[in-house]
This record gives sequence, structure tokens and C-alpha cells, in this order.
Amino acid sequence: MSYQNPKVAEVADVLKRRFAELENKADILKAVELKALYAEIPTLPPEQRASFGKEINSLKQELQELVAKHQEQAEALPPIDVTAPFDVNTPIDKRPKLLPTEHGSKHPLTTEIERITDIFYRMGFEVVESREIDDEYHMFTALNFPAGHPARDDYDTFMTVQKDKNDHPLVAPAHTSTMQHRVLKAYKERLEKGEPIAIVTPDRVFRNEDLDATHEHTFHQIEGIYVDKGVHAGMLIATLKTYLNEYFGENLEVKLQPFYFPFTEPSFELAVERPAILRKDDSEEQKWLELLGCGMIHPNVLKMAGIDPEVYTGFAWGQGIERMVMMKNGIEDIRHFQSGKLEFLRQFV
Ligand code: FA5
Repeated sequence: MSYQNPKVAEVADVLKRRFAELENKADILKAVELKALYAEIPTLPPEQRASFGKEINSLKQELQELVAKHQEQAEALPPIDVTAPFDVNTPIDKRPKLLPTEHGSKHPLTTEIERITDIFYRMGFEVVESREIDDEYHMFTALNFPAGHPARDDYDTFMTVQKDKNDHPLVAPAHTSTMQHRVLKAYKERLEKGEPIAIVTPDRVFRNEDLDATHEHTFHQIEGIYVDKGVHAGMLIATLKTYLNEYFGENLEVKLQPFYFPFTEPSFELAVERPAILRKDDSEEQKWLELLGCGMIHPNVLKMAGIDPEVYTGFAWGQGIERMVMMKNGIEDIRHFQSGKLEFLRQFV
């Protein structure tokens, strides 16, 4: 738009240039130059006032239209996903489209680990995190697996090319029992003070397994360690039963059968009744789901950590978490947990 009055034309020019740079475009309507033009009207000879006033009104209207147009354009622009990679020089209509967003939620295993550790916390246990890379000493030697013992092969352990200071490959822990030696050593002072060692250590573990509905290569375990004077197997059973009943909210049928682990003596396997959804047939074999390994900590394991097995005894257990969560929620295949399938995960929100 062109203005006849040179003053209005000059202010129009100044304000339009300023408009382009303003962050809040509506501020242009409050410009002092515009106010000054209005203030000039009464100072003019009466015959000029009408045409001057009309021109200022036109300028104000033009500015109002500019503000309205800008607002319209801003609302019509698609929002930009600031995390999407694109060259800043890419025109807006060629930039990647914003992905639909929604709130995420905790993975069901995280929720369950928190629930389990909370139960143990209320039972007087402390939580110590395990680790996801370890060495041969903590995986085998400190757990009373003699060098070359065939039981080492039972653990299908992934090993790295990188070696430790004893020239043994580092390992991806195949069970959370790798924490036993560390926990016993770190907390043995408690025993001297007359307090028990009562620790649980949850984490991921890894095994070179053949995969099926109940076997994963990467799964979670929670290890429990309890040491004091006069600890016996009855206390182990009572602790695990209390925990399982609290977790499932009912009195469960459990079965304890003798087993072999080099680091516990005697050793047991605790099984719970397998829910129908996980049962292929009515055979006795299909009836039970092995839930955890446990036993009285082997005297050699205590000795290696500097604890006198003549004075102190203790129990330990290692439990697979996925299988228990499956049982509680009627999940038919362990592989769902790591599938990343949203339709699976959304059922636990
Ligand atoms: C152990 O890992 C021993 N460290 C347990 C232990 C700890 C015994 C302390 C004594 C004292 P096992 O290999 O049986 O034991 O595994 C323990 C549990 O992990 C199993 O009962 C099962 O619930 C779970 N588990 C084992 N392999 C897999 C797998 N491939 N996928 C999912 N869960 C598994």
C-alpha cells in the first residue's frame, strides 16, 4: 500500500521493516511512531486532519492484517520434530514429518524387579546391583568351580576376546551368583558386629542357549544371600515361601528337590506349579516350573571370602525373573519380553 502523506509513508516503511524482525509480531501495533502520528492529528490545520487521520487508520489496518496473516501462517505450520535429523537449510515442506508421540511406560520386567526388591526390602534385605561384565574368578573360581570342572560348561557362558590380568577371557555373567564373593567380602564386617549379611542382587544375565518359550539368551535373575550364626536350610525355605506367597498373594504349592551347584551344599531346586497356559499336557513333567536354584552356601565359598564356616553359615538362591512374571501374568512365551512389540508392552501400562 502507498501513502500520500510523506510522514505516514516514512513511518509505514520503518514499521514494516521492524515487523519482519519482531519476535512478538503483535507488538508492532504498540509502536511509538504510530502513537506519535495519532498525536499529531489535533496539531494540524482542520482541513488536513481528516485525510491525515484516514491515512494513519489505513496504516494501522495494514499492520493489523500483517499480524493476523502471520498468526494464521504460524498456526498452519506443522510442528517440527526437533529430534529428527535434517539440514537446517531444508525447506519446511521437505523436512521429515513429526512422528506421532505418546507417553511411554516402564517395561514390565522393571516394574516386577521393583516389586520383588520391595518385598525383600520389607523383609530386611538390602539391594546391591550386579554387573553385566565380569571375570573368570567371580564367575567360577570364587564359586568353588575347580579349573576344568565340567560344571563350568553347564553355564553356556559368553566370553569376550579381551582377557583379564590372569589371561582369562572376561565373561558376560551367566548368573547373578557372580556377586556372591563380592557381597560376602564387602559385608563380612557386619558379622563381626553381630548383624547378618542380608543382600539381594538383581540384574541381567546371559547364556548361549537354544531359545524356546521358556529359554532366553538374555534374562534377569535376582540373587539372595543371607549369612549369620546358626542359619539353616529351614530358614532358607521359610524365607523363599514368605517371599513367593507375598509376590503371588496366595499360598503356593512349591516343591523342593535335591540338585547340584558347586557353590552350595546341600543344593536344591525350587519349583512351583505351572499354570495351565504354560502346560503342554497333564504329565508330571509339565506340572512344575523350575523357578530357582538355592542351597546352603558352600564352606569353601565362605572361606574364600574370609568368613569362618565353623562360625557362620548362610543360604543363597538365584531366581529367574521372567519365568515368574510369565506365570503371574499368563504370558506364554519368554521371547515377548525382548521383542519390543508395543501391543505386548501396552498390556502392562
Ligand atoms: C543358577 O543360575 C544358580 N546361580 C542359582 C543359585 C544361586 C543356586 C545361588 C544356588 C545358590 P540355574 O542355572 O538353575 O541356577 O538358573 C536359575 C534360574 O534362572 C532358573 O531356575 C530359571 O528360573 C532361570 N533361568 C535359567 N536359564 C534360563 C533361561 N535360558 N531363560 C530364562 N530363565 C532362565
